[in-house]
Amino acid sequence: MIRDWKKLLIPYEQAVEELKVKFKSIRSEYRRTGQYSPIEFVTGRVKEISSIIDKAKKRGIPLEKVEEHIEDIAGIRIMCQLVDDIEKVVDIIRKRDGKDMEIVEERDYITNMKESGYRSYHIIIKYPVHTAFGEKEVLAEIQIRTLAMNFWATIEHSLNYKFERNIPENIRIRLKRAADAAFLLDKEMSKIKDEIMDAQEEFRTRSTLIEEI
Ligand code: 0O2
Repeated sequence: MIRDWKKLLIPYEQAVEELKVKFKSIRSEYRRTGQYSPIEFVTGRVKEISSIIDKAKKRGIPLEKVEEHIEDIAGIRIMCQLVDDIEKVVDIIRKRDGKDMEIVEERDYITNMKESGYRSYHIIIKYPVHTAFGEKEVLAEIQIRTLAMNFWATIEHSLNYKFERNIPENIRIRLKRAADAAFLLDKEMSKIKDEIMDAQEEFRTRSTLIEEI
């Protein structure tokens, strides 16, 4: 059984690797042309077999149907400095709809923050991979968020893991306060965004000049 799961994950591993390269290339292109990049950094992972099984059990999904119903077996995370950058990244992805990927669904947890305090923009895509055994279309979830949203989500995720999804009330309240603080931080950074963008472009131009000398 373990071996079958490993085989099932091969195209997902390939999808994650390819998508990471594609989004990282966009970031480098912006930087190499001296422009501010809406993408700060990109990560990706394939969901652990045990997490896939847990999620399937929790939702009553038969194990032979996980590929159809679990959309985040392949997961890509794109971190942005500013909230406005998220829309720019979403537009970049929308422009590729019907080209190298197909958008299945968008979930805006930024306008509609989750009760936990979670904020992020999710896009579910269908992505074709060409493996040694032929072409296969897999589902992947792209999460787009600011550095502050990511900081909060990472901490909350590890606390959920620690408390097996039953975070004590007092910690939950503090997490909610931390989510409000992260929201304020994003808001303040957005207010000085022109200065941030100018400073970073100037810094990169200077670094390039120094490299050329
Ligand atoms: P992991 O370990 O990150 O893979 P749901 O049932 O609400 O959790 P659903 O319907 O599968 O989620 O889709 P959704 O809402 O797009 O959420 C999928 C992923 O978003 C989650 O995957 C998390 O990565 C992230 N996420 C959603 N809600 C929260 C939250 O409240 N806190 C944090 N930290 N992350 C969240 P998994 O499978 O839950 O976990």
